[in-house]
Amino acid sequence: MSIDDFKRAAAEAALAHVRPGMKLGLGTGSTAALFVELLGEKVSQGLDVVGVPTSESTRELAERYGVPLTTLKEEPELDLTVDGADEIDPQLRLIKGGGAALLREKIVAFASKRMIVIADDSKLVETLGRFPLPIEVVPFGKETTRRAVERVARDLGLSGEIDMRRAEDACPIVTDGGHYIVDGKFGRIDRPEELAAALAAIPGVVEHGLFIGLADLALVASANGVVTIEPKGRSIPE
Ligand code: ABF
Repeated sequence: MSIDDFKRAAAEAALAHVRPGMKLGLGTGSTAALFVELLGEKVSQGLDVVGVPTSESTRELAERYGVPLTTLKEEPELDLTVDGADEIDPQLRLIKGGGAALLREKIVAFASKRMIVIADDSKLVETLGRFPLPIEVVPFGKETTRRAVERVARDLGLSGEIDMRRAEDACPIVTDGGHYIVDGKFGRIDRPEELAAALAAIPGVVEHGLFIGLADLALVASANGVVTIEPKGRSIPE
């Protein structure tokens, strides 16, 4: 079995948590895309749900697969968000934003009663930080903001490069919200709550990719099947 098979298995397991009439947050990334595809099949068989996409790419996918869409303006509160992650620790603290959609992903997850993370087991870590932490910044004063990120990280004992994320043409990549992304290559983040609070206090930081206290469970697939992980690290075979 390949990683893609694991992603599909996790996405399939998430479908079991979807009930008729639900208002869903639709995540971004390759694993979330498989969930949208599978959800589209269920919709074509009569499942009545509506989704809020967390990115323009997910909006396009949902339209392609026939998943009815709405907006947070129409539906400010959602029942369930299903999304991927770049890293998942045993307390279900996450790093997200590798796909540059972290701002809408966090807004949608926060608007949802529940959030389920779907992933293959390569995303599980004991301590967050192997994956560079994406931080969304406004273009105005971007270098000042990048330096401020460096300073607050250093104050917390974190070092490592903080780089502007660039496209192949060397221009900064631009998010759906019109912002830039800097990636903090901090290595081990022992106190993610403190880093999250310090980053949130920097003017110019729109949002960061630490998702803390948002995920209710993770469905993690490997060659051994899909395991449900709840925040305290308790694992239950599906
Ligand atoms: C999104 O997609 C992100 O927040 C995360 O960066 C990424 C995970 O992608 P994939 O499922 O392709 O590994 O959920």
